[in-house]
Amino acid sequence: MSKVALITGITGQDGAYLTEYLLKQGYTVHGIKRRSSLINTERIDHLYQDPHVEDAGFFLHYGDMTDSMNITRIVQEVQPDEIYNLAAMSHVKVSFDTPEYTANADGIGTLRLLEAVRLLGLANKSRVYQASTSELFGLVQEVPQRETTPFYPRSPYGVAKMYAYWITVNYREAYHLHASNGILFNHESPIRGETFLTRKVTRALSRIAMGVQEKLFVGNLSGQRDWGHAKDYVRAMFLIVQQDEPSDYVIATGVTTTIRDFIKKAAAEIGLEITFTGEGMNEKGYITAVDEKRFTEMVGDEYIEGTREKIRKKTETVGVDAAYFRPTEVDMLIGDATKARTRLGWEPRYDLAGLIADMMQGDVKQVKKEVYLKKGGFYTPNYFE
Ligand code: NAP
Ligand code: F7E
Repeated sequence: MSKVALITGITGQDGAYLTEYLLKQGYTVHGIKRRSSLINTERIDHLYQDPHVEDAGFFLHYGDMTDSMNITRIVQEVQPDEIYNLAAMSHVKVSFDTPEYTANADGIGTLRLLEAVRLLGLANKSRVYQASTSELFGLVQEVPQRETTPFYPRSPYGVAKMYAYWITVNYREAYHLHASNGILFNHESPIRGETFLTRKVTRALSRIAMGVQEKLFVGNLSGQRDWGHAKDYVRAMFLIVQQDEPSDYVIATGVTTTIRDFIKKAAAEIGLEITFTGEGMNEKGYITAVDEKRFTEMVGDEYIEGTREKIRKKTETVGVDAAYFRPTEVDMLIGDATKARTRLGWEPRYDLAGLIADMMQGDVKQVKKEVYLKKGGFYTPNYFE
């Protein structure tokens, strides 16, 4: 009999990679998806099987973390060996606009799931993984951040996730659930949501290179993040759940980079040099040189002339917009994953350069498709934030 996993947030970045990973390990995977007015399963469609097919190993259930009865019924039906609670309103900036909803889905949603396991008598059967976050460290009290670093969240998202963290610990101690927190630092990929910083940058640079976008607007350029690859991080989730004893683990690369440097590195990946001048709201980024060989290889020679013109005309390519600043910011994150490395044997396989290469390749390909459709006279959405 294969093991059965239940994944909340299966339509998200991590849900998609984890599903792929668990299916490869021979698991039967059940996922909770939300009803939406447009189909929202793009990230997992390649894995989905017709449920009528014999031996289908992947099933989706409609649900929502704000609906206790729904969560309880699904847990009862699925009788999971492992539950990965990845569902969340996960955008830090948006959590300032929707603080109550964020607390409900991200904080109380976790309680609903744990309580379902307890009430259904599954405390000895269903292991629980909680998607905790480096946002718990917020205004950092120690550098680098590790499992023992005190929390100081700086957003409604961080505060909601702090409740989720502690309720997971409490259910572990009170009811002996095998429940663990993965305190994951930022992790990205070609399927990262388009409004998170890294994807916004790799997508915009690809569009700028091919002449379908003029400029990239961002907020705080000086923030620093410890960015890893989501593929490495879902492997850590799995390892955490396989341990004999439940525990909490920091998952991070141990390298931190400013947003400004991330933009420069992503541009360099397609042969563009971006130089920043000015300060604060007046800081601007310009394309100052092009490595034509690299650009041609990565993007195509038909776009070289447009790039030369941007350099000649000193076209502003990156600008700062106050709309992207947060009321309270997390300035610097860098994680110490020694516990995960020693106890789980976990090591990231991607470094920042590998992550950027993967993301730029993905977005250049997407934008080529966009340009092709445009040339064919078809409508293509802009998806501006
Ligand atoms: P994501 O791409 O934003 O995916 C979030 C998932 O949660 C989506 O499937 C979303 O459904 C679902 N969801 C949102 N609200 C829900 C609700 N009320 N009920 C049911 N499902 C709901 O996030 P991610 O990057 O994969 O992250 C996965 C988890 O790890 C999240 O809990 C996030 O907070 C946490 N985390 C992420 C990072 C990171 O850097 N990626 C780091 C630390 C922790 P729709 O597709 O319908 O929107
Ligand atoms: O911002 C700055 C922004 O939105 C990164 C989530 O997965 O990781 C993520 O949260 C940094 C911040 O991620 C823009 O101010 C500048 O300093 O990509 P982000 P996040 O806020 O770190 C944690 C670990 C999670 O748990 C969350 O779920 O970039 N920044 N300009 C910008 N950020 C965005 N989104 N857009 C900008 O234009």
